[in-house]
Amino acid sequence: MTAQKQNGTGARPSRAGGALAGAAAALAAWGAGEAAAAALSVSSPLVAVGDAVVDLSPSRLTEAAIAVFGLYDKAVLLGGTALVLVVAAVLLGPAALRRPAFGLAAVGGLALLGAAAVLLRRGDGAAALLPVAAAAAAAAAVVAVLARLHRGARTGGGEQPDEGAPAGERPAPDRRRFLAAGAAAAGVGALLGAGGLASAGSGGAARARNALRLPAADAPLPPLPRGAELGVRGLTPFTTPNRDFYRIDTALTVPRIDPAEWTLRIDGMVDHPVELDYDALLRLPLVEADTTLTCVSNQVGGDLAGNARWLGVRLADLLREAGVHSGADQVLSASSDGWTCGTPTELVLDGREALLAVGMNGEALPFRHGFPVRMVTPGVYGFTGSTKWLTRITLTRFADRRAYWAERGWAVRAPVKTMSRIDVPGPLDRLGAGPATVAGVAWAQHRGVAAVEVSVDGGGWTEAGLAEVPGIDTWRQWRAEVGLSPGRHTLRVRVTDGTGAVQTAERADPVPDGASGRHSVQVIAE
Ligand SMILES: Nc1nc2c(c(=O)[nH]1)N[C@H]1C(S)=C(S)[C@@H](COP(=O)(O)O)O[C@H]1N2
Ligand SMILES: [Mo]
Repeated sequence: MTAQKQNGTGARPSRAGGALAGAAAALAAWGAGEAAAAALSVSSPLVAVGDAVVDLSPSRLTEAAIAVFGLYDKAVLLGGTALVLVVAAVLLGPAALRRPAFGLAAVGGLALLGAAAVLLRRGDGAAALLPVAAAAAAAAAVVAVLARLHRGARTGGGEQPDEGAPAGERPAPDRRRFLAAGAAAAGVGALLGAGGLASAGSGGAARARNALRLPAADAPLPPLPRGAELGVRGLTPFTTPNRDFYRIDTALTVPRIDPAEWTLRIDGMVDHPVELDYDALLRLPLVEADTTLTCVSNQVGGDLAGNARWLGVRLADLLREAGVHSGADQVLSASSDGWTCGTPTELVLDGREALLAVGMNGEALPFRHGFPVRMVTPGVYGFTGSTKWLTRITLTRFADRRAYWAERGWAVRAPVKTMSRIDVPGPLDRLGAGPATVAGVAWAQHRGVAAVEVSVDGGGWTEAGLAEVPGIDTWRQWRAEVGLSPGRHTLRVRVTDGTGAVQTAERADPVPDGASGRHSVQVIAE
């Protein structure tokens, strides 16, 4: 209060003006950063900072965030990062208006943080520093201009101090210019940012993907057996449509790689390093494979699994061409954004259809699922065999290099655990007492599903009927008929895999190598 009285120009208007200046500078910086990032096809400073937050967070925290926010964790993180930036700018604004040097120093400090985040991220190289520079330049210009106009507004108007002007009186011309300039900076920033986001989404990679016609497989599979679908309402379809396929990755924004710019390098413990581009890859023999992918984070009864017919090149063919040294027990694959994955070499070479996939269910891979090229390795959880946006494969030893999740406490070797799930009926469904259909899917990739059984209230096991499957690498639909007396019942399922091993009842959490236990569903018969 005393401060306001002493200073005729008033702390209050200065604070409001400062907040405006801060917000305008933040918007201008965001817009310039997004626009520059879109023009250079690199990630924006905001995304780089969000990525750095993920990378630097303890993995327990990121896992908790994924558990709480589910698939929206990326939106939450980017929104949160933007919010922190705006709040910081609004709080710093008043001081920046009073002392422009302080404002410029604050912009410089934030720019350094942004640059550090970009460098930490590795993915796009030094070009991603340019959007940070553009953002900083925009913010600095806005701060400098607004500080100048603000001083003019306070002193230039002379006889008319900001505070105490009678209501309805027109603001001094300099004050109006200050407001107009602030609004203009914010508006231009918003437009640039929106334009940048939109054009990043519709750039060359999207056009290239739309124009792409994948060749047919040299060794096409027969159509799926008719009996793959049991036709039970509510049962998970055998083939997961691409738009419904679960998505799990650490990428804050989906990489959009133009296939014309894609290359794959195979190096490390090999006789001849291999480098090939997309056209060269498509000229190699193409095969199809029906493979069910499962995420290690899937809970018992969870839905982080999906099945597709993949089109691609056998990784084993390429490894043989490269000549793998004995002792190279790990195929360490990396994505364009620096994520890594370690797959046992012996699994890739043991005859299973470990693919460098380019197609998924009859179309080019969707961007979200790894366009233009991803790995698909049957029998292991995704984090140890299905690198999306694949750009590099290094033959190495497990003893020498650790992949992304192995470094964070997850298993190094992670075969998919034998698992079954009840889809029908749903939890707490009310059914008519009497005969009831129970149905679901079961999987034991690369061992196959041999039998599924259902029990009611811990009684004896009833054998389920099994759908047909094209091979041992997919899940399998099953269906059983049970009798239910009136009342509440617990339905439980277990599967026997192709080696004769029965799914364990022992419960385990997803960390470190996948959940186990038997899925059960409670229903009410009446
Ligand atoms: N580049 C990259 N590839 C990745 C991941 C990732 O974080 N980055 N996650 C893996 C994990 S944990 C799983 S389960 C599968 C999921 O593949 P999908 O999103 O196509 O279902 O992708 C794998 N490939
Ligand atoms: Mo996963």
